Amino acid sequence: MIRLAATPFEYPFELAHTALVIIDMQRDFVEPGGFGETLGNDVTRLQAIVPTVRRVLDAWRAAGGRVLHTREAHAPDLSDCPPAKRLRGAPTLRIGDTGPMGRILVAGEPGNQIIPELAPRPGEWVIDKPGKGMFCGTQIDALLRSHGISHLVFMGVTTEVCVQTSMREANDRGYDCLVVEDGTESYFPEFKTATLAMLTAQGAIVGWSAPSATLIAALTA
Ligand code: C5J
Repeated sequence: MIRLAATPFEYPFELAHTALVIIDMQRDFVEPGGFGETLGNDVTRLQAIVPTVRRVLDAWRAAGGRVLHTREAHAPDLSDCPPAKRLRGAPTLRIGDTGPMGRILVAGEPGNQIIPELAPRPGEWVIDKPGKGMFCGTQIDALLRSHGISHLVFMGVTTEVCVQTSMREANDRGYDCLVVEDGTESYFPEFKTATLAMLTAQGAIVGWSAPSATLIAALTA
């Protein structure tokens, strides 16, 4: 049992029953020319967390923990992308349209891949999700339960959209969740600050948070 110093109080977890979840660290969000930039965002804010995410991932792998990578991805025929999603956002380049890295947020396109620095290794789970939350339209819940996973440690982007939505969905399904404070980022710094505060308020109403250094120290102790 690892007893992690966290906000708002200690987060105890067993590695064998915990998965590290890395949300949507894809070229579409982190690199210029992808979905994130077409929405008018500065992607350099997201690029800045890549070394931190990699350090935690390396420590988690070395400790022998399970890893789940998600990708926000739609089928090429967009049958899993409701108009309510496709028609909002940038008026010029929408989901399914062809941008500098291929079709925006479409599975298999160059821009839809996880960035090379965080490329999944054989044996790690990689799940495409059509929604912002990772349980919507996926088999993730069944996958985690069949492997005895009860705790989830989150990193990735963006804090207030796919990370927060996934963590809330997980909390409602009974998972104990922690988000790594410097392993997640938003295009809007104030959204990140507010999200971390919301998730951990009221006695960890959605879950816990901790800095990467604390988690890495615990994993390597
Ligand atoms: C967004 C995500 N922001 N991965 N997706 O549209 O957070």
